[in-house]
Amino acid sequence: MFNQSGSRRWTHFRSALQLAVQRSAHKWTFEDFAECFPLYVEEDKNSASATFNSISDYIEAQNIRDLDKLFKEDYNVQESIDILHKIVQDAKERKARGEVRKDAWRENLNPRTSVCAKTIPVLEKDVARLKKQLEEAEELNQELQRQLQEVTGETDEVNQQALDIVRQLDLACEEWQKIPQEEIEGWTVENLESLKPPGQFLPWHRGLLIIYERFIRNECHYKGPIPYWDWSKDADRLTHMANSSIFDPATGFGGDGVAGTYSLPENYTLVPSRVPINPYAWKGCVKDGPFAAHPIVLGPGKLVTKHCLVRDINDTYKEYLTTNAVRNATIQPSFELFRIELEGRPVTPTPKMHDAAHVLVGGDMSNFYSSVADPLFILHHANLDRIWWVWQQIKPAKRLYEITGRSTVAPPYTDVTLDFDLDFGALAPSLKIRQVMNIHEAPACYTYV
Ligand SMILES: [Cu+2]
Repeated sequence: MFNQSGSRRWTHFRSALQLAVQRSAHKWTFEDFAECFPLYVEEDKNSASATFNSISDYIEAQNIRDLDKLFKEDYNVQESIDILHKIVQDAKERKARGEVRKDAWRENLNPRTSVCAKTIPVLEKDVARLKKQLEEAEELNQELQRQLQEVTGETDEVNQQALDIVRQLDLACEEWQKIPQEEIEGWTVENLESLKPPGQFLPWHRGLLIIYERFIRNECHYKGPIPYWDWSKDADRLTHMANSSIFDPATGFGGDGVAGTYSLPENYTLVPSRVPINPYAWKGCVKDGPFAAHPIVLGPGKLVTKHCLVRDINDTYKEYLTTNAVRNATIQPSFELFRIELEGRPVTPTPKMHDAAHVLVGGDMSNFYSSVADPLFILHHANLDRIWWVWQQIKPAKRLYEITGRSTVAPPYTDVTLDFDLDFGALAPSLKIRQVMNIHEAPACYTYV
């Protein structure tokens, strides 16, 4: 039968229920049974009596099971009755003590009033809490809207600045076209022939960037920053580097060379070249983008032959340009190890970042003498310069003025020092290595973002 424990109110309820079950089970009497099965009762009265008792017991047990399920599982009657009992008892006790409250027991208490007295304060408290939450959410919403407007405003501003830079780049390109190519490229040969890669490689190119920036600002009225090409972003995610946005004809620096539009001059093998010319790296002229009509006088090798800007974008050395490759350089503990890891051939037997990007673009960019004629030269060397700066900034106290390396490839050589002169020929007065070590100071005065 039902749970024996519980309140007095529940015990009363359970007793009444038991009685009801018994009554309903025994309402069907033996006489009723005999009326239904007269022959059976007449032939074997004892067995019939036992059968009747079994059926009666079954009906009673089944009723109890059904009620048990109904009260316990469906309505949890015992708990409700026990709670009710407690409430009533509490109220009676309070009344006996003379306490009169809203929910005090009254003989004629209306259940609806009692429930309201209990639940309304709880609900009101909840309403207040939810209202407060709503107010806070509204406040947060307003703050976010304000921030959104601010960010939108900043984005517009940045977009406007980007547009200004693009416009200035266009103007600079126009002016650049006006400078006699012979002047630029003649100077290039003169300087490159005297350039000694070890030791001064990074400082010399930093000096070149400083001079280039000065030129493009003073001569071409360019007001933007010098951009760099972070090729590791492309090398990490692209199967083919030719798909990089830097080669976009509208927003970049023009695409690949078009096969069949350029032929190497017959005598290109006769003139000695500091870096051997790979005939397969001269696919064709760049036919789109801002440099499609960009005439070049130098190259292949140091031959003077007026030709188009030649490229042959390929993925041969892509692996040397990944973030991992950059990390392999920036984790080096000394400038000597760092510069070797960065420069590549002929300092190392395998390509590294420097020569890998030159070879990747191919054509003039892969030609020792005319590589500077491809505008990507500046973006590539600016990126190498940035990586050097990143390495310097890891331990600035030690690395800001750390310089090593021989002054020339072959003897007689000296070790470069901070007082070593970087020679820029007729282009600009020489600079001491010390002057370019800290990009935050004159004459550099720039930073990388
Ligand atoms: Cu280079």
